[in-house]
Amino acid sequence: MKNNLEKSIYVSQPYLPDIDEFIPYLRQIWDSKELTNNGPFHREFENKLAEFLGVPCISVFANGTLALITAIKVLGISGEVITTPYSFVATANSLVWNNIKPVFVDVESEFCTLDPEKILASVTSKTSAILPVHVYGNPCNIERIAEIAEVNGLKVIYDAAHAFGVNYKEKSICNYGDISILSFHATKMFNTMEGGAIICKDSQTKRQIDHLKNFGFVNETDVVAFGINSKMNEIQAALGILQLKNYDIVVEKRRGITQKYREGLKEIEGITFLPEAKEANSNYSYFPVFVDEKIYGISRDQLYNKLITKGIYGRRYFYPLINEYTVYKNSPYSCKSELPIAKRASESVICLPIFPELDLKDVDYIINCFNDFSK
Ligand code: T4K
Repeated sequence: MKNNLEKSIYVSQPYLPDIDEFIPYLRQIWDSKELTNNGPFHREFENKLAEFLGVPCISVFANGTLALITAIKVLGISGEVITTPYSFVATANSLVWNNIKPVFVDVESEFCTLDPEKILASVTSKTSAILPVHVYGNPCNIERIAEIAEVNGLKVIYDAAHAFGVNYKEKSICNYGDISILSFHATKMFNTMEGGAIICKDSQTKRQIDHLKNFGFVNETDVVAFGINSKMNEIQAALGILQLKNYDIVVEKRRGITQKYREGLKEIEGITFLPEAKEANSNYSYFPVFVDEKIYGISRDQLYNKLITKGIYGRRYFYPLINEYTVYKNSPYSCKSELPIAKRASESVICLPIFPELDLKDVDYIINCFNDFSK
């Protein structure tokens, strides 16, 4: 079998608007020479995003990681925070950057999000918050996490890096918990090249966040917080404004690809994928599949490497687990508990290519490879 298109197919490819549409924005930036520090595009992007997502307050950032670090900081969290090992390393690193110990607990098997009962079992007198991830854009068990947080006096910070545009029970998923963050990285379904945001509930918290992302400055002559520089620049913000216009097209293309994968892979024994989320719309941001070696005939890693020989570059999001990285193993944050469900998911997952310009013929080609490789 040959890659009929003679090209590499990557897990992701950024969606970009027509460059001619972007030039007038760039010209305005060049003419005004306002490049950063809460410029006009930055302000417009925040307003448009808040309206688009249906959230009360949003503050945009240079990237999702700085948004997460700042979200943790603004809530004044300390001690220990319960989080998931099945995520991108930025989730736990953001805690460590705040001198907080990440306590890893296992995920549930249906959607690979944090298992609420495992959270409950790990609460100690040092626990101050829960940091769950809506991994692949699927909602965590929001109600149960809220109950556990309330009973134990804990804050909830949602890492919603994958969940742009997802509504749960008819409101933005970012409206749940005390605070949420988004990522607009190039590989995300909505991108500003690099970028991110914090969603919070009131304007006073937004003001504190805005101080924190600008070194702590409250005015020209005073600094009121130990802030950082994590501001989004005008080029990122202008791109974001333009990207919002094409969002529906992006989702629709991804929906078509997801449907084709689901249809084409469902009969292949030993390959499974996640069910559709309950009471939430999908943003189709990732398409993870799980390989059962005993049934499919070859291991996940053999399949991953065979796909590469055919020009198909999936990614093992999220392998290894965060607690298995060298820096975590050899640190005070090393994890003593068994995390069997997260481990099984991590050792069997491959995220398949999904992006708006992925041709449906390429999706067929990928599905054919899965059929051919099964034993
Ligand atoms: N929380 C969670 C749950 C996250 O998943 C992430 C980021 C964060 C927090 C932090 O948000 P940010 O600070 O990143 O805003 C990628 C991304 O770098 C990362 O943003 C993302 N999660 C993570 C899941 O994936 P890599 O190392 O896989 O990216 P990379 O560069 O290998 O890209 C994958 C493929 O995408 C490439 O093979 C080709 C294509 N690509 C990539 C880039 C960057 C392009 O075509 N163009 C590009 O510019 O981490």
